[in-house]
Amino acid sequence: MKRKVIILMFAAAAWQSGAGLIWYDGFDYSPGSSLGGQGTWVNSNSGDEVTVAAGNLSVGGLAPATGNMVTYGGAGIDPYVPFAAQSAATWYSFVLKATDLGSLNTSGGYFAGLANGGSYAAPVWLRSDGSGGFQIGISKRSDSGAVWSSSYAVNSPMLIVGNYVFNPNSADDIASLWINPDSSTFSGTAPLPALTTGATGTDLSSLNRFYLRQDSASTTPSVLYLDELRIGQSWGDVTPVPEPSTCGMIAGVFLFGLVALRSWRSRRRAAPDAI
Ligand SMILES: [Ca+2]
Ligand SMILES: [Ca+2]
Ligand SMILES: [Ca+2]
Repeated sequence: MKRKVIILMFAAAAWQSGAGLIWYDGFDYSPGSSLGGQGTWVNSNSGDEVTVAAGNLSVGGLAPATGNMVTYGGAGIDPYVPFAAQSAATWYSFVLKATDLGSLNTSGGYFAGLANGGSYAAPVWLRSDGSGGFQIGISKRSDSGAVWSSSYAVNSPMLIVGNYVFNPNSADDIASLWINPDSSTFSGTAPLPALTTGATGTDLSSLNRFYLRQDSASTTPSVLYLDELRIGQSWGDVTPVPEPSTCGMIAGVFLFGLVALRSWRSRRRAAPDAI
């Protein structure tokens, strides 16, 4: 019986950890410090740093945020985090809050995305809608035309989920984006994406980086906050739900033990005494 309880507890732990999660960063670094050089983050290009800001960006229904967050905008350094090369569908999610668009134009630019080396895949775009709000876009590659969402207002945290799907022929890979997906789908099955594109751009053979990108004052908002970055192999990996509370788990294990004990006692009472 003891062995069964231990196996059940290990199974629960494996399920909670998200078997295909490649990378999680809650940005648990000192506020005010540069992201480049923290953990495995590497800086590329030049200019000002992406910096750590105090506090978190949270989304209802998603696993609780941890650590701090990062802030960046305009021109500057593009830090990336490397990961083991993936040649199957690769997913990412993060929480985004744009607080100041600055002189962002209506063409915009991409501010985050997967990559193979320095070659972007499924980059996320942001452009001014010309009326004080902004639109989010996605393209297959950085030189592919982006497809765009409707307008959003500044100062609202939004959950962004994206993926890059490899297909067997040339020019058939696809990038998709979800914006504020329904929390009832978290850890489950992906709903239909808000945006999908695969029309143009050369396919890649694998992916091994995720970038945060600061392009220029006219193509990147002047103040973005980004938090709770996840890279994984499925929708469920990048949309985890809160784990059961420690109290709940202890209560569950205690109840399971109590039932097992009662069942063992009743079996013992029913069995004839050995002579
Ligand atoms: Ca965080
Ligand atoms: Ca900057
Ligand atoms: Ca392909």
